[in-house]
This record gives sequence, structure tokens and C-alpha cells, in this order.
Amino acid sequence: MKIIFRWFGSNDDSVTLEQIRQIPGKPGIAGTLGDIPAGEAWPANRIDALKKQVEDAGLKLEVIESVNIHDSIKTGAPERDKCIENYITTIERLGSRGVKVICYNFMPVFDWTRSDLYKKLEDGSTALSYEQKEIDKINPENIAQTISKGSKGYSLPGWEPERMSRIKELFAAYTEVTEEKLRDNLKYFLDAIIPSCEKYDVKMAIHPDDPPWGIFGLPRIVRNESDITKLLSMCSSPYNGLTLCTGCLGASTANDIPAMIRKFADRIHFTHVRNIKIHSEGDFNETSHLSADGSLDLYEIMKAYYDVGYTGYLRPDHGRMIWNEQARPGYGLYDRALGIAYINGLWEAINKGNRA
Ligand code: CS2
Ligand code: MN
Repeated sequence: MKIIFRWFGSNDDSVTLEQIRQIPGKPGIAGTLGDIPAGEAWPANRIDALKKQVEDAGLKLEVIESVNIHDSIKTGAPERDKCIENYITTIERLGSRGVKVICYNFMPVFDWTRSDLYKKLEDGSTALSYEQKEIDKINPENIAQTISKGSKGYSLPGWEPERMSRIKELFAAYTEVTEEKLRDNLKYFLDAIIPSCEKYDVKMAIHPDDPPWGIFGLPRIVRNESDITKLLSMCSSPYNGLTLCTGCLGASTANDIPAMIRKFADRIHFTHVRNIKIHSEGDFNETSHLSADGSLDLYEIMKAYYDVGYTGYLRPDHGRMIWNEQARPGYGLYDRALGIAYINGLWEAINKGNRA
């Protein structure tokens, strides 16, 4: 496995490349150009500048998280062909500069959803949390304000102010989009882009829906094993693959993460490893990565990756805010760096234990 660290760029991240370089094992970067609106081709000079910046710091840029999908592609609106053409241009530009994996998601309107970005945990740290009864109280058209108020000035991936200002319109665009239609639209997109992915050796890695169940009446198609089986078989190229996010899928007790890793092994190109504490179905908060702190067994998860001979990319996912760090919710330095140290420890122990 290759450990990496998500970095939002020098204008939009409290963490620096110099700090990331000092994390044990010197992780590579999952980078992005967050200011380029979904639907547009990423300018070559901007990609070059990002690559240079990362490499000048002694790190590698082989994963992009995310190249976002324009809503017309998800709804199947006429502008989708232009947006897909631009997406292909982006794939070609990234691939010819050494990018190996693109992470993306196919969630309508919102990316991940939480009811609280600063839930206080018993030890005084804060973490993202989701409580169904709180979500049920929110009018989705106001959720943008709720979320952006909580983000303390950081742009949150998937909650870009520009999109949130059009939220009514976005909801309206999905009224006719059933799960089946959304799946057809994903297939249309994959059929169009995968030949370029093969040519430029860029693997697509879809992120599951977070949380992995329906919200606000919107369709969802990446929630569980059966959804994933469908999406991998709709386009059988290995370039159509998965970002297996343990904390995202693991929020539903129906998802057995080690079993999913073993089942989908050859199509997992990227994995997000994190833990959550499930209080009851639909209510959870994020925790430290440690198995004892959450509901997921990180040893079993890493053991499954070890057993399948995982060689793809792995990053710690959201962390808590600890030691008074001020950072984008979920994306501080400290708790994610602790996550990496723990993941490396598990991996080394499994590896050496296996040799004994
Ligand atoms: C999330 C997402 O996985 C995560 O940490 O915060 O924003 C994720 O990056 C996207 O859904 C991938 O497209
Ligand atoms: Mn994730």
C-alpha cells in the first residue's frame, strides 16, 4: 500500500507540505484544484504548478481527490456531453503528468452530510457527527447556511458556496431522477471516459455515499455491497474502480468492511481509513482511528488489506480536532497524523507476524 495525505492547497489548507513531509513514512499527496468549478477542464498550467509545488517539497502527486462531477452528468441534462468532454481533457492532462488515480463521487446535490461539525467528545476533542433526528429537522434548502456557518471560513469539499446558492434549482433538477436513472447516467459517464482512462493509465475510484443511506429524498447508488457490485459490473474495465471509505460505508452496520475489502480487492484503487462510533442505526460520530475508540475493527480492516496483497493508495480520513488545532473540520494535521502512525503500526505488526 502507498500512504498518502489529503491536501487542499496552500490557499485553502491550514496544513503545510513541510508538515506533511515530517509525518512518519513521508506520505504522498492527494491533491486538488478546489477552485475550478465542476464541469470545466482543469488548466494544464494549474496542474503543472500544483505538481511542481508538491514535488519541490519532496512529495509525490499521484492521486487527485476529487475531480467533481457536474450535476448535468448526474441528472442526464443536455450539457452533460460538454462537461464529459472537459472531464476527459482533465483526465488526459492529469494522466500525462503522472496522476494514477482520480477519486470522485456521484452523490446528488450534496457531498458528505453531517448534523454537527464540532460534536464535543468525552475527552474534550471535537468530531463530525450525524444524528438522523437532527437531519430530519433541517430544511435542506437551509442546510448550506448551517454548514457554512460551522466551517469557520474553510470551504468544505462538496459544499461550495456557488453551488449552495443554487440549491433550490439543484433539488428541482433531481425530481425526475430515480435511482435507476442515476445509475444509467453513471454508466453513460463511465462508458465515455474509461477509454481515455485506459489510454492515460488513470484509474477512476468512486467514493461511496456518505452517509450510506438516502437523505432528503434524493437518489443514492453507492451505499452497500449490492450497489457496488452493480456499479463495478456496469463497466468491467479495472479502470472503473472504488475508493473504499471505511468510516463512510461502516456507518451502516449492514456493511461488513473486511468482507467488502476481500470481495472487491482487485477494484479498490484507493482507500480512506477511519473509524466511527455508532450509537444506533443512523446516529454516529467520528472518532480517533483506534479500534477501541470506535465501532470498526481497524486491525481486521488492515488485515484484510494485507491478506489481499493491497498495493493501492491509502489515506487516513477525517480526524478529530485535538490539542486546540484550528483547521478545516475533519482535516487537521494532528489526528490524521496519529491515524497514519497507527495504520503503519498495524501494517508492520501484521507483516512481521506473518513472517514469524
Ligand atoms: C469526504 C468527501 O472522504 C471524504 O473525506 O470528505 O468529501 C470525499 O472527498 C468526496 O466525497 C470524494 O469525491
Ligand atoms: Mn472518505
